[in-house]
Amino acid sequence: SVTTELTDYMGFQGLLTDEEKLVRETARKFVNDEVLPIIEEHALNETFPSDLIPKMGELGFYGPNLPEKYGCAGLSNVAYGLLMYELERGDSGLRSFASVQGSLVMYPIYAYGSEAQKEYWLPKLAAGEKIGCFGLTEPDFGSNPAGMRTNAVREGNGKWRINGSKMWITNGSVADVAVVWARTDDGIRGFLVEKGTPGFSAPKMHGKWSLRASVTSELVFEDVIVDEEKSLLPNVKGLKGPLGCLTQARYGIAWGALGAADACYQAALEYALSRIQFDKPIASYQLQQRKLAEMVTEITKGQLLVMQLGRLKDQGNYSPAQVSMAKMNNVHVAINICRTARTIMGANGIMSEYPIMRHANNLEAVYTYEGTHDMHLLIIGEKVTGISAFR
Ligand code: TGC
Ligand code: FAD
Repeated sequence: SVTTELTDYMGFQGLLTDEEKLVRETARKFVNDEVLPIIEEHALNETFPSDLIPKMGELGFYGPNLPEKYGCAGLSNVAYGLLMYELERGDSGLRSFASVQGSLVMYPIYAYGSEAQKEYWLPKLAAGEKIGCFGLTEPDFGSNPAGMRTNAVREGNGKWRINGSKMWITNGSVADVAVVWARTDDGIRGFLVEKGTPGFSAPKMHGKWSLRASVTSELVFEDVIVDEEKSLLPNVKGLKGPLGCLTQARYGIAWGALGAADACYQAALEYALSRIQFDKPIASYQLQQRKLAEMVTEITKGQLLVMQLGRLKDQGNYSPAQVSMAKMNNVHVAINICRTARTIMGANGIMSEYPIMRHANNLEAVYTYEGTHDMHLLIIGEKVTGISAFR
């Protein structure tokens, strides 16, 4: 049934270590017990289930692939991926929360921060005591972050002044700290800006038909003064800073999207076996079997793709363009699987009793954020031809 086991047609779980299996089972139980009973209501009401934030921290769901030294779990990248799969089987909003916290906030602090910044922030973020967000996109610069206008100017006395605005920022208005990317005389730099800093506000955006159980906000900076030692991430300059974080998050999304697809596939399979039309279950008709066969095939191919990518990542032997292929492919197949599941379930497929429309709508945002499908095609195109077609 939908909640007992994940789809595993090709036995990919035979490739997992015992620790990875345990992580997945823990996450699956958490989603079954704590997420599935409440998530539809949150999506309908456009609220995030904030009670789950500390629980996910206790379970080690934030930045699990970062070292134990900073309060993280020190797990493999495959374990991290499996966690994202199970969380997104619950809801893409929940996976987004964990992606942002782990890959877009903890990772840059870990990879680019000072030792003091790491020691201060990472254990609190890992425990879910503090929440973070990641501000790269601006109203006029989405796919092309290199054009950003948000700027930071060095003042005297070890201070910086930040001006500008960010848009579409997950967790923005609930975050205790924002990782903000700004143009400086020295190229693009990253800053940690704490909630409550004068001149910094984070108004919530309303009216989404996608990722309704996830907070999305603007970030506004009006002469925000920050302290260099506490705020500036000292160890990276240039666009490779934020893009390096995106590689981490895109990797998790490639796994996560399959979780949403799996939930819809299993719901459609169950439905097809029990729904009788013309005196027989609709699963007995070839047209519906073709849909189910294609769905399970795409899930299986996607699993094998991320499994190989995860092992390469664990060996430190992978490229951003490989991550692009996995993100692009798996989100694309997931959105198609959710839409096909909807057709199998007829009118019931549009109702909130079933997770189908919630997942399908969520995946519209997932298809666009962290690099649109088109951007990933162009990244792969550049990789194979050696010619950049972005500009
Ligand atoms: P380009 O000249 O190609 O690169 C600039 C520098 O960055 C390096 N680099 C990367 N490094 C690490 N990881 C990657 N994925 C990297 N891609 C490029 C590159 O080697 C270079 O380094 P260096 O040392 O030579 O300076 O830059 P470009 O301006 O041509 O842009 C390339 C392009 C279009 C691929 C990039 O801008 C892009 O990926 N655009 C898409 C933007 C995007 O994905 N935004 C996502 C915002 S965050 C978000 O959506 C969060 S959703 C959260 C949730 O709720 O889950
Ligand atoms: P645009 O860049 O304007 O693209 C519009 C269309 O043009 C797309 O189809 C695109 O593929 C196409 N296009 C653009 N350039 C080219 C080209 N060169 N060649 C061919 N086609 C092209 N950002 C953050 O920084 N932090 C977050 O936490 C965050 N969370 C988000 C949460 C949600 C719910 C959403 C929807 C977005 C979030 N984003 C976040 C922003 C997201 O990363 C951007 O929406 C995304 O990068 C695309 O930018 P855009 O929407 O401005 O589209």
